[in-house]
Amino acid sequence: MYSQGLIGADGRTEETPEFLARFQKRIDAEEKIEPKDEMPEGYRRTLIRQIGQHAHSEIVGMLPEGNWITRAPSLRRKAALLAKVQDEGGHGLYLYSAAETLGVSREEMTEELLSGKAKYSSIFNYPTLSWADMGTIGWLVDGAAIMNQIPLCRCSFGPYARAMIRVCKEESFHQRQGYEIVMTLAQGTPEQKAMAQDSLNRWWWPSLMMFGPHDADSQHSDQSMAWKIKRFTNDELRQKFIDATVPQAEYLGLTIPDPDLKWNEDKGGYDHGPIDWDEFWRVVKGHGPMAKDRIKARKKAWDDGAWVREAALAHAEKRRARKIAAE
Ligand code: FAQ
Repeated sequence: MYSQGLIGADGRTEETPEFLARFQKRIDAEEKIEPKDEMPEGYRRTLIRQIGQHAHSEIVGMLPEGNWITRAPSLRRKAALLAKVQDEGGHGLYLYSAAETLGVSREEMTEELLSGKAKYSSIFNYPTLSWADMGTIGWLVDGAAIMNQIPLCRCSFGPYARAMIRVCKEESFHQRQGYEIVMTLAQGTPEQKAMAQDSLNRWWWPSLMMFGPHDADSQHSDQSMAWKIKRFTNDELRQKFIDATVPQAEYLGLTIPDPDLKWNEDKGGYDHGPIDWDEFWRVVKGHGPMAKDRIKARKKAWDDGAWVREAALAHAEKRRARKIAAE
């Protein structure tokens, strides 16, 4: 559905039908749109919303795993987890930079996150209760992130598409390190296997929810698909993820907590049981189990970092003044 309300909302761009058709022609020809190109205001705003929320997800996503760095069971596990969490910080920074090319500042995006206006992925509102959760997050959460992000490497907006290439390579390492943790536990003592199963039980459904609402309730999908920001719908990606993940669980000897899960020969994919959409919307609207803690942690980091931003600005100002004096 075309969201006419968004188009030309700033009054800066002349969004005549000819302009919109010209833009759509570039999209249909698979041309990349670059920051200084003319673009409909709705396109710019959709990207700021999605890239900004994606960046917030990466940064907030550091918290559930950061919780376990000091308790990793060996030096090797600690080094890998530390590197993974640092990668997530890096992903957030590329993404904030990609969004900034569209004319929004990092401060504005952060204020929107802290005020609750901008969302971050629902998955990061769940607690990490055991070491097995470090494995399950890598396996399922990074696995779902890759499924969603590989198509974003072909997103029509150049800076977002290019950022996604490196991000996906790193997510692939994350997914493998997670799967290897779960495999070690699944092949370990009965208690370790039970820990892995308990973790899968808690993370399976929230991982499916990461792909967003059912297509019928996805307000942005149609327009984002037309603009080739999204290449697949939420349900299509969710289905691909289920089909890829069920054999991995079978290999581990773990049970996916869905009694209705069964192979459907006709569609060539798995049928699954109902997703608890009430839970999804509760979490998306800020009532997830860890929501308050996550925002509190981000607010503290932002406030504690104020002096660094001020010092960097003061330094830049001094350099500018010295340069002017020397001219
Ligand atoms: N959580 O119309 P749609 C990661 C919102 S990165 C919260 O379908 P759209 C790496 C949506 O924003 C994970 N909110 O929206 C990692 C919209 O609200 P709005 C993040 C959600 O944009 C791994 C409303 O519902 N990945 O995991 C969610 O077309 C491990 C209606 O929905 C990305 O951000 C949700 N799950 O499709 C890090 C990928 N789903 O904005 C650390 C890029 C929907 O109007 C550890 N984003 N909403 O207020 C996307 O592909 C899309 O934005 C979707 C949603 C697919 C998430």
